[in-house]
Amino acid sequence: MTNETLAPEVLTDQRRLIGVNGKSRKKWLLVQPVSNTSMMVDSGSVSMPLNLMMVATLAGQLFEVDFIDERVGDHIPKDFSGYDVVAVTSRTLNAKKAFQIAEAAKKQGKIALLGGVHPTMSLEEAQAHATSVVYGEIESVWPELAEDVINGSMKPLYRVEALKPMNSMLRPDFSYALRGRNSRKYSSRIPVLATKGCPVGCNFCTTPTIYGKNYRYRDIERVLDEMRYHQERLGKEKVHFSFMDDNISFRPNYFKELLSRMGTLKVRWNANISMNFLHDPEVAELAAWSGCDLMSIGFESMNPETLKSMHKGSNRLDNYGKVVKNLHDHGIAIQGYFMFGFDNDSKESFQMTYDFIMDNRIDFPVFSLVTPFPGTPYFEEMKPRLRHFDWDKYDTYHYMFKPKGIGSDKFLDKFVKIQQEVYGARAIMRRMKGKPLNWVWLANLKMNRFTRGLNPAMYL
Ligand code: B12
Ligand code: SF4
Repeated sequence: MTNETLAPEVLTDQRRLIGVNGKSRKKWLLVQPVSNTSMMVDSGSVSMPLNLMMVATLAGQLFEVDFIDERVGDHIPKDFSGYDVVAVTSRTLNAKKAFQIAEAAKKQGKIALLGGVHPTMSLEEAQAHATSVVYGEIESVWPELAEDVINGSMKPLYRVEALKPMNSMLRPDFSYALRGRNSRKYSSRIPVLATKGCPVGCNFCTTPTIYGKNYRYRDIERVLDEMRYHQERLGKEKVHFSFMDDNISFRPNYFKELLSRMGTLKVRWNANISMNFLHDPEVAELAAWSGCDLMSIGFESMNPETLKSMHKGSNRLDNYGKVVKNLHDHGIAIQGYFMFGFDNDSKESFQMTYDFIMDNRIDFPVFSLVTPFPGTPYFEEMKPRLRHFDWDKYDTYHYMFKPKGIGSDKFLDKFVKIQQEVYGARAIMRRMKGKPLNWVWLANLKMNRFTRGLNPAMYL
């Protein structure tokens, strides 16, 4: 299967721009910068950057493209003379780095293009460092952006009101990431996308701000085709996929059909998922049958007032235990996300979370500090109380403001303590005993080592 069979209308549009079936002479450098965080965010094996691969796939139809991922050890050149366009992807935690690269490219007379979540949410700031900023996904602005690059007449902002249907997106070309010298450092899980958007509307999340109440999905056959392509490429059936969807289960009927059809492929997969209907044992059964080995669930908090304050309507505390049991009964491991630092947090919040994790034997708990990301309603609300505006600290492991319910010294002590307790040797045994000896076990052992080195000052 080639990309041309996937979206001929997109290719035709693009080729019309340069009038021939060849390529423009302009050359792009695509950059995924590493963040400065000392936490485990950008270390170890990282996933192939689907966002930048999607940019490369489009740009590569018309231009020569080089692809650099600093997280796996690629070096960013100081001299951009071999390029016409330097395009950088950025989240908040690597925004300072992304801005420096764009700034340097601009100074050398190149088209400096910024895209990704942070430039989208912090447009004016990003525009100050770049020639142009792309708001949201590149696919929706592509023909105009490509034409302007070819003509050398860039606009400061590329943004459309109407998003394109996901079926018009090209199948990501993985060769850009895989041909790199350091590509062996990527996780073996293949990133894949079935849906985009999440209308749940949590106030700390960027997705509702960027995509609104919009929820789009690809034809299931296209998702399966992409999976078959990777099975063929790798010469095996049992390929591991990692869904990059914001919330893959938001439309139950779509999700169930996807699972039923994916089951025939014999792949393995994991995804981010909201809890809205995981209390239904049939869904867990279907997910396990279709090859799911891990679900990442944002439990966030055990405090009903906190859940209410973040507008996380999908989380009902009385369902938490049921959801976990259903998944565990079918052999699906749970990466559970827990956030601390909300105004309603108290000493009891830590105890309740600890008890929930231990009683329910959550396989891979992840703890973070609530971080109001720029552009979200939560950021606006918390601005007067924020301790940092240094984006390097927006890695969800920094103490962003003093919660009203608990003083800073006690709060951070407890935040460290809960992590060390949950990842203590005995606690790991209690949570993991009898479970398959796989990478989740390994992650627990790594976390045991990592959490022993934690101290409250690291979060300031
Ligand atoms: C899957 C996911 C993960 C995965 C995989 C991450 C990865 N390596 O790609 C995992 C679980 C590992 C992860 C980790 C983290 N994540 Co995360 N994650 C997501 C999620 C749900 C989807 C990202 C994705 O791949 N989407 C699919 C791709 C195709 O879409 P896209 O990224 O939007 O890319 C399109 C456009 O942005 C644009 N574009 C992107 N780059 C560029 C560049 C140029 C030049 C152009 C023109 C266009 C362009 O075109 C792309 C193609 O359509 C997002 C939510 C979201 N919707 O962004 C959160 C999100 C990105 N994560 C977030 C956070 C906080 C984290 C962590 C810090 C959490 C933690 N404490 O560990 C880490 C940081 C990891 C890192 N180094 O970046 C935040 C970031 C907020 C912010 N303002 O920066 C988000 C936005 C969720 C939220 N809370 O709002 N994450
Ligand atoms: S459920 Fe997840 S993806 Fe959806 S709005 Fe809330 S945090 Fe964002």
